[in-house]
Amino acid sequence: MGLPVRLAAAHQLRQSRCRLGSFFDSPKKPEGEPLASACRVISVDHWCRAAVARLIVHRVSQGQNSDSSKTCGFCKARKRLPEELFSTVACMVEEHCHRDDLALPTTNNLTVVEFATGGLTFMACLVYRPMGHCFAVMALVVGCLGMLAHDANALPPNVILIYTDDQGSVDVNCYGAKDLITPSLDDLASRGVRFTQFYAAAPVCSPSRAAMLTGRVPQRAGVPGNVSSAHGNAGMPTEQITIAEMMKKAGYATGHVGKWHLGYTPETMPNGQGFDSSFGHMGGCIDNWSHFFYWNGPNRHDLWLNGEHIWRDGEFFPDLMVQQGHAFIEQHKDQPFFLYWAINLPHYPLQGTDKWRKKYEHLPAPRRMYNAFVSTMDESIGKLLAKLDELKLREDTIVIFQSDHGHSHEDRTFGGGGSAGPYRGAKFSLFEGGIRVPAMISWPGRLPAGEVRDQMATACDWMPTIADLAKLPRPEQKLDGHSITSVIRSADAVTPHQQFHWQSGGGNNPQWAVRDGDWKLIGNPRDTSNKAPIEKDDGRFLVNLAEDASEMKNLAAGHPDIVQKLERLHDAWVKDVSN
Ligand SMILES: [Ca+2]
Repeated sequence: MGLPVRLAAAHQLRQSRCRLGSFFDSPKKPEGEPLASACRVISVDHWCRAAVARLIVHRVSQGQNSDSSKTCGFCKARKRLPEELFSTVACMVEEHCHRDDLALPTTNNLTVVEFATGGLTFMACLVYRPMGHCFAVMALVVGCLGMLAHDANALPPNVILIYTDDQGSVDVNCYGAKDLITPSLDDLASRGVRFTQFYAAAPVCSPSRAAMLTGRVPQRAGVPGNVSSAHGNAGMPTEQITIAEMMKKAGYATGHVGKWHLGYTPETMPNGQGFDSSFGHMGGCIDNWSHFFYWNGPNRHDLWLNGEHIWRDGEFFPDLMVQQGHAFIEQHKDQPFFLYWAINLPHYPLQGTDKWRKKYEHLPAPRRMYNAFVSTMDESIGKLLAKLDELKLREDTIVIFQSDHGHSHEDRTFGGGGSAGPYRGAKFSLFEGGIRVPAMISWPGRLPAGEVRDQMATACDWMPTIADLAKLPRPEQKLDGHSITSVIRSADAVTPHQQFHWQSGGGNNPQWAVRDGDWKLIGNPRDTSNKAPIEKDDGRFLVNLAEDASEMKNLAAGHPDIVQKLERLHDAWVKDVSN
């Protein structure tokens, strides 16, 4: 029975069983037992379940005491309930069972009561069964308190969003990489859904991140290209509403760990964009041991804790991120939390640990350096997620994983190392290899496990999808993403995206792309993977992805009508995002 039905049943029961209500209104205190100072059946018909859940989270967490509390038998470690509450409920039920004038319901019934005890108020969900055995009923009652929070999907889930950096389209074992060891990501895929046509909204860092965090294409999010990595320069405009701001408004604890690259002023750093806490680097990349900016410099040390410049010389940044992530989860384990882990791997510099360098030493360069860093990243992800299992939070936590765009061919990454598999293009390119990325979502017990989806989806979809799954109000700003919950749940669902648009960089001749169904047109394409030269007639590059996902053959000359249609779509979109 779903929670709304159960709450409605509770309300009905309250209405029809006045004597029961009056019993709860004036409980008798058995000798020598603690009892609530006040206890009453409350009206729940106007309560939304998120409010009920938040109340429980808030009050139970406020009232818990780890020394004198015990774990709910049904929901395990999620909420520790004070001993006194168990005793109180037990006494009430025992009293109830011994009163002949109160007829027990003949079928399962339920009511919701509010307890005030020890200066705190609790809510409990009580089920009555015609067992006539006090202890059996007690167990059921105590369990139901947990069930309200757990089984009925009432507790807003935690969300951990892992955003990897420059990870190639197929650079996960379960995406087809044969020479790469990624047990943590493969385990995540086995516990969730992974996508084969998932798109970053941009082929470079800042716009990709802005789009994911706002649910809007980069142009609408105010970040059409990479923002400055220099201290003192603003990034994403503060009027943009981020997932963190959406979650914070709904009562979530919000944390950022890792890379930011969306602004380097107090207002545009993470604490200014909805994150209660932030640990990491503000620019595009750092040396993972010294934490100095890795692009240029010199003398640009980039490590920050809640807006304060800090030093952790010689400490490996992936380890620091795991420590911070663990601390955040521990601190907020009893309330809904949102953790944005923008892990800066496998972005250059490729600093895999010695263990993984040895593992791949037989491979050619630069693949071996890249693989070592990917497996170092995967190991870190495994360590972070192990905390969820340790705290038994896995089934209460949605874990999302995505790479920010395709792999790099820049000098700083030894000219390559990553792989887009069958796809053409890489970072900076709007061919598939620049924007089609590995992506997964996992919520054990709630979403399918070990399944694959081929429908088109995008990074802009995470915000509305999270809002949908956690039952949170969406922000009041135009979104380009759509909830993909139906796609996550079913391989037969239709993608909410008939079309999607990209544009990278500014100037008079920016690279752009539009996908309409299986057709895709790229304007002014770049192939950073150098799989084939861009010919002089390739200024409009048309492909049908269902027939040729490799994008090696330009169909534009043979389909001028489709080229025209997609150009019109692009022009209309440019006009739309310019307003
Ligand atoms: Ca990146």
